[in-house]
Parts: sequence; structure tokens; C-alpha cells
Amino acid sequence: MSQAPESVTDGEIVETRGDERVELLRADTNNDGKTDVWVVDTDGDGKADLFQFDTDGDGKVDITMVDIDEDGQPDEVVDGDGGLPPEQLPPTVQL
Ligand SMILES: [Ca+2]
Ligand SMILES: [Ca+2]
Ligand SMILES: [Ca+2]
Repeated sequence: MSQAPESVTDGEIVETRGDERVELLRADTNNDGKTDVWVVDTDGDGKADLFQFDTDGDGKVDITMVDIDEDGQPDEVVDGDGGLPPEQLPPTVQL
């Protein structure tokens, strides 16, 4: 096992800009019919600030990234869904 970067924490609940969950995009990048990328706006300003990825294809989030200042650079990265499990809905976009 390689050492995780200091910014990656395990099983933590991430802090987001707001308490909403407006999914701007759900995408299926490996075309298995399950969503593996979620792009979310949590404070209702229409800009994405939460990004979640299912890297092993089981439909559950493996990595959550928060861009707290919406500058396009993730500020916090956690293992798992960060306490923000997405609804299991079909992807809106197939990539
Ligand atoms: Ca936002
Ligand atoms: Ca997964
Ligand atoms: Ca940022």
C-alpha cells in the first residue's frame, strides 16, 4: 500500500459550501449503465463544488472532492462518499 497524501482522509464527512444537493451532472464513463461521476452544487449558486467518483464500478462513491472556493481546484479529497451518498439514479450523460 502506498501512503495516501496528507490531504486524503478516510471515512470523514466532508464540509461543503451548502447543504443542498443539486446534481448538475451524472455521468457513466465506463458505459456499464451505472453512474460513476457526480457533479454537484451544494449551495444553489449553479456552480459545481462537489465531485464524486465511483472508481471500481460498484455504483458506490469511492472518492469525494470538494472545491470549497469554486476555483476549479479541489480543496479536500476524502475516501468514500464523504457522508453525502448520491441517489442511485441512472446517469444523465454517457461518456
Ligand atoms: Ca455551488
Ligand atoms: Ca465504487
Ligand atoms: Ca478550490
